[in-house]
Amino acid sequence: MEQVQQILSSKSNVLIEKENKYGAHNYHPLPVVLERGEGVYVWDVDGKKYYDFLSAYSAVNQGHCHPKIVKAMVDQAQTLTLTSRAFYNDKLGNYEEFVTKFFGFDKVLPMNTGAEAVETAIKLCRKWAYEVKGVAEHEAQIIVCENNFHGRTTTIISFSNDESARKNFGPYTAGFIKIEYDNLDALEKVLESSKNIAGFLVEPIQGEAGVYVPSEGYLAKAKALCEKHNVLFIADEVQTGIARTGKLLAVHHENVQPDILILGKAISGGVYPVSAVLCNDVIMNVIKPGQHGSTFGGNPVAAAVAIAALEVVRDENLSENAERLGTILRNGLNDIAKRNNLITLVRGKGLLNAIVINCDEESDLAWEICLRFRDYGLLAKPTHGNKIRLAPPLVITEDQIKDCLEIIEKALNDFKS
Ligand code: IF1
Repeated sequence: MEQVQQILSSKSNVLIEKENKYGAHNYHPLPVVLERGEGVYVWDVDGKKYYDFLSAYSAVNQGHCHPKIVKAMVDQAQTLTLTSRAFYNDKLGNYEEFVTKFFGFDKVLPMNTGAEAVETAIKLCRKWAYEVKGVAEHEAQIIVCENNFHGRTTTIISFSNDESARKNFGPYTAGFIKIEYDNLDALEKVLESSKNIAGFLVEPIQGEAGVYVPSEGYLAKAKALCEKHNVLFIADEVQTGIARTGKLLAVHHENVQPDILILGKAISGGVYPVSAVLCNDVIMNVIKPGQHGSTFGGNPVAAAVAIAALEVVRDENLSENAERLGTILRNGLNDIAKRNNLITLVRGKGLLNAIVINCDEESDLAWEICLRFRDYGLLAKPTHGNKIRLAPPLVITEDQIKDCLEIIEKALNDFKS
C-alpha cells in the first residue's frame, strides 16, 4: 500500500463527531460527509466529487435529485402535504390507478417504508389464509429463506438469521418456517408437510446476503409450486424492483407475476419515503376499514412523487440501461479479476452487483478497499465482510462505467501483494 490514505477535513470531522456524540450508534458509516447530489454524482462538504455506487441501497435508481421528481415533490408540498386517510385527497386515486396499471395488479395498499410494506404483506397473507384459504385460526405459517433481509421491525427480525439484527430483541413473532434459499426441494418438502402454509416470502435476489442471485428457473418453479399448494408467492422487490436488475421487476426475468408484490426505495427515486403492496382483489379485499393503515401512507406528496419517479423509469428506459450497462460493468470487473486475484467472484444482475474479495468475512480488507475507492472518487460499502456491492444509479452512462472501472482497478492494484 504505497498511497497515503486521504485525510478527512476538519469540517468533515466536526460533523462526524456530532453524529457520534448525539446520534444512536446503530450505523457504522464510511467516513465521508455528503452535502449535494446530482445524477450519478455526490459531493462531500469539501466539494470533492464521487460516483455513488450504493445509490442509497438502490433507492436513487433515477439518480440524485432528479429534476422531474423533485419538482413533483416541491409543487405538491406547496399545495397540500397531508390529509391523513380520514379524508380523500385529489392525488391518491390517480396514483393508485397509475401504479396498479404500471405493475398489473387490481389494487395497491400504500405505506411509507420497506419494512412497513413487508409487515403489510405478512398481515394480508395471514388474513387471506384464515378468510379465503380456510386455515384454522393462529395456525398460518409463512415460509421464508435463510439469510433473508426484509427490514428491521420486531416481526421481521423474528425470522432473520443474522445475529446482529436479532439478538436481544426477543421475544420473537411465531409463524415462520425458514428454508434454504435457492432450494426447490426444501420448498416442496415444507409445502407438502402442512395444510397451514399461507405464503412464501422471498427476495428475487438476496441483497444483504451479498447480491446472491438464485439459479435460473428458481423463481418460476417456486411460483408454480406455490400455485399447486394454494400458497401465496410474495416477492420482496424493495431492493430489486423498479428497473435495478435490468427489468422493471426482478421476477420478470422469469416471467413471474407474484401474488403479492412489495415495493419501496426507488418507487420514490429516493426523495421521499414511499412503499407499496400490490395484489389482486381476492387478497386485498380481506382488509376492511380500520384493520390496517398509516398516517402518512398514500399522502399527496408521496402520490405525486411516486408517479413522477415511475414515469422517469419508463421514459428514460432505465430497465434497458441497467441491463446493458450491467453487462458492461460485470465484463469489466471480470477482466480486472483476471489481472488482480483480489477479486474472487463477480456476480449480479443488471446494475445490482457485487464483487467478492479474496479474504475471510472477518477481515477488514473490503472496508480498506472501500476507503481507497473513496479516495479515488467512488463510494461503495462492504456487505457481510468480504463482499462489496456495486450498484450505481441507473442513469449512469457507458463512459462513466468505464471511468469507474478504471477507479476500481487502480484502487485494487494498491492492495496487490
Ligand atoms: C438499512 C441491506 C440493502 C430490503 C428488502 C425490505 C427492506 C430492505 C429486500 C426494508 C432494506 C436496506 C435497509 C438498510 C440497508 C439495506 C440493505 F444491506 F440491508 F440489504 F438495501 F441492501 N426488503 N434494505 O433490502 O426497507 O424499511 O429500510 O425502507 O440501513 O437497514 P426499509
